[in-house]
Amino acid sequence: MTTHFTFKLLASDGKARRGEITMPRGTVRTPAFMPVGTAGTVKAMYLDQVRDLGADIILGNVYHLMLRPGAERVARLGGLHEFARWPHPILTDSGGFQVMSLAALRKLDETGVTFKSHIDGSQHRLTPERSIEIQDRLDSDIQMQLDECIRLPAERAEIERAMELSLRWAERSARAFGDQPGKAMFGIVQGGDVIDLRIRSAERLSAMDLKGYSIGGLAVGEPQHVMLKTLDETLPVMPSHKPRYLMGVGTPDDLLQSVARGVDMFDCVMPTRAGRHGLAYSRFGKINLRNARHAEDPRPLDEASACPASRDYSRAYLHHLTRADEALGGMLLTWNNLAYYQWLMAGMRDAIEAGRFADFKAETEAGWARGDI
Ligand code: PRF
Repeated sequence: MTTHFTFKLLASDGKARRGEITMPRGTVRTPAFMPVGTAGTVKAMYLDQVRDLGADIILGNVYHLMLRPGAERVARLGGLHEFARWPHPILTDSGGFQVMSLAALRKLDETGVTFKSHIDGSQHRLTPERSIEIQDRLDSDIQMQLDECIRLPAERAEIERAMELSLRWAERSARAFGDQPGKAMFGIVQGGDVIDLRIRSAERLSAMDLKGYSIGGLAVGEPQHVMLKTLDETLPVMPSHKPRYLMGVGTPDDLLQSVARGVDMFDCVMPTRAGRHGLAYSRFGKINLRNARHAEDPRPLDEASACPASRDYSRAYLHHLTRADEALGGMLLTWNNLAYYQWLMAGMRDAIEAGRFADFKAETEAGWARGDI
């Protein structure tokens, strides 16, 4: 049983990396997709199912859990792993991004951010120190610094202000986190779509010698080619011997393109949220089960899949459940989507090890292009 947080690069193929993050609660095989468990639950899934699909780590949110049921309550109940019955690693996001996207009435200053809960309007405050304290109470294995994320498009001056503030908050977060050998606190590179700001952010964070680095502030309104160009320019400035986590990304294509550029970790609500809205991701691309053309289609989503949701239920039945707004529809499609995402990640990991990532990427893209016949 290891006592330290470590990252090992096992193989690389072009810029794509295959690695392993080891910590006391388990090992995360990278490139990794982390299902989003916002409020201590991966929506519409049993965590046993999530585990069986091959997820090594899930994500939790400071913002949601501090509002309900409260970090101190979770701590009294033994921490988030015990509370949710997920004994494996958990990564938590620091709250800043969710405050910006969900809370009403936000007021940000040098020390932190004050906001009103989207649940009951009550007032709360997050500072870099309080965010780390909450992540400690939750007993999170990989914690995030508090940062400020700017939606794109935006003015350079605004992007620069938020990036510089995020750097100062990284210092404070690191100090608050202290020395916890079995855990990690990641810094978050900001800087929008402005390359010199991205480089400054990455260089200054690298100098802090943190255990891992996230890339925030992307997939926030810019086209995919802008995100990919930003990754092209930013990743080479980030330490190669530390894990690199692209926050809140993305579609299966985003994952493929980003792994090709050297990203190791991802999280996104896309597979879970899309599932609850009647959308299935598959080897044949995206399938909208609400569409009438599925009404009498006896075929499963993917007969070759190992996931029962993908293999054993007809598209006609999934169409019916979705149209009738039945809970099982969202459950089956979420299951299918997370199965597909984990299958894609496993495929990328195997391909990198075998030195055939470019072939795997081309085959996967060809499958999406061929479509669902
Ligand atoms: N910062 C944090 N969490 C995030 C983001 C960010 O910029 C994003 C942006 N894609 C998603 N989640 N802390």
